[in-house]
Amino acid sequence: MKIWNETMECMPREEMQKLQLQRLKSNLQYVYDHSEIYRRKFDEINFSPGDLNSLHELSKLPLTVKDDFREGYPFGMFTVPQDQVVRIHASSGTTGKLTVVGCTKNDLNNWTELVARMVTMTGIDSTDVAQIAFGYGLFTGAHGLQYGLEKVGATVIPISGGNSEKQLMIMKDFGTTVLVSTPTYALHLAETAIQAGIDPRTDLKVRIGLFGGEAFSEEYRREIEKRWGMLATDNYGLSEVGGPGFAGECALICGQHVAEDQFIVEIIDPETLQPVEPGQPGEVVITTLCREAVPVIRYRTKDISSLTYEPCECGRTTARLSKITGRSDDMMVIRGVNVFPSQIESVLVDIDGLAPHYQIILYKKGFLDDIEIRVEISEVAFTDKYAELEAIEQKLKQQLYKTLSLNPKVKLVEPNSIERTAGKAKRVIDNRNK
Ligand code: DLL
Repeated sequence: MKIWNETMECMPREEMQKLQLQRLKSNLQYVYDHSEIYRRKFDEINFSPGDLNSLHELSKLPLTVKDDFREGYPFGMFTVPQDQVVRIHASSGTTGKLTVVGCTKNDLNNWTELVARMVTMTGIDSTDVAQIAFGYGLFTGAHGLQYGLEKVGATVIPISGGNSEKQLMIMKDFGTTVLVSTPTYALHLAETAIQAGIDPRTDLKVRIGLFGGEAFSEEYRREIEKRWGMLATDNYGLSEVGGPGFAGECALICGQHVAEDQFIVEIIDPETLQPVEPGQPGEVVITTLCREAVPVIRYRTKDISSLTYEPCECGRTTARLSKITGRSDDMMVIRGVNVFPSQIESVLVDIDGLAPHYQIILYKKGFLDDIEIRVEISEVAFTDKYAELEAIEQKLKQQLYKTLSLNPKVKLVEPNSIERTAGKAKRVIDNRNK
């Protein structure tokens, strides 16, 4: 099986650790010199970058969180002037503000290299035709995968998300062999195909799926593989560390190889914030080693996983992350879009006529995740005039779309009809597995 970059992917551990330490030291100095936020964080604990002598000492440094991006919105986390930034991407923040990241030319080259390694791991090469059904836009998924796939010489079809009938037509007519999408969309597409009389296993040529952007279980993977007759691979990343390319599964499907020459990954206990033993579950914390535009030190992803350092039978020696099993905060991922309850709340409180009592219900529509928002009308606005209620509902829908880039179902309910609790309000009701 081909390995894209043997030097980096199969490096003996001690050498890798040496490389990481050297890159970490220069990166710490770099952020200290170029980022007000990090200078402040380091000064607060009297840490000077020259003080670090071993990789273990990294765990003494302060964590970076999504709110650091929010406080510095839009470009506070950037460490280069705008004329060196060649690309901007973004993902949801915890409230109305986006989490903004960017790339220099070197960042784009490194990113492309990482994704080239990742797609090669699954068995993809220049003979493949890859259909990218991630939405193009500020999301890192579509662009990241496109550049890496092109680097290995695959033919890319940048169709973007949605329009399943067209996806299937193109898949059939252009001979697509690789599907790039969220796992839920893959299953939805298989279902649409079957309804249209197309059997994906025999009538289409798709042999590998590159799935990411959201979590999916092993059962879900088997379901996708059964319906498509393909190898369904998982890859994980997040905008704050550059998007996809951080970690991905090889064709042996035994954990996601982390690109350790460019990132240091730690697993910590989300309560005590202390490192856990290899193999134990905890929160993934990532330090970038090569990113120029937006480097991050100890970024708390809030994603839960575990790490093994055993070399893989594929020949790669890089650490492997298990599938992401959940989150340590309340972020929901709906069709690949990150949604925080706080974003929804910030929309509701700004609309006259609505009370700040709401519930978010997650459910399945076929294989796709969907979201319904039930919100109380305020006592003052409560009326039996249909037109007035309709106007409030329309406004709510528009504002939600603007904030979330999703069209949730909206239901206005009577004052006091949503249960009040003495303790923490149960805002999110997840019916997806029912
Ligand atoms: O989802 C980057 C990406 C795109 C990765 C395409 C892989 C493929 P964000 O929009 O910033 O970036 O969302 C990041 O999505 O913290 C996880 O909670 C979740 N997530 C992404 N990939 C996976 C995965 C991209 N394979 C957030 N398994 C992360 C589980 C995932 N969760």
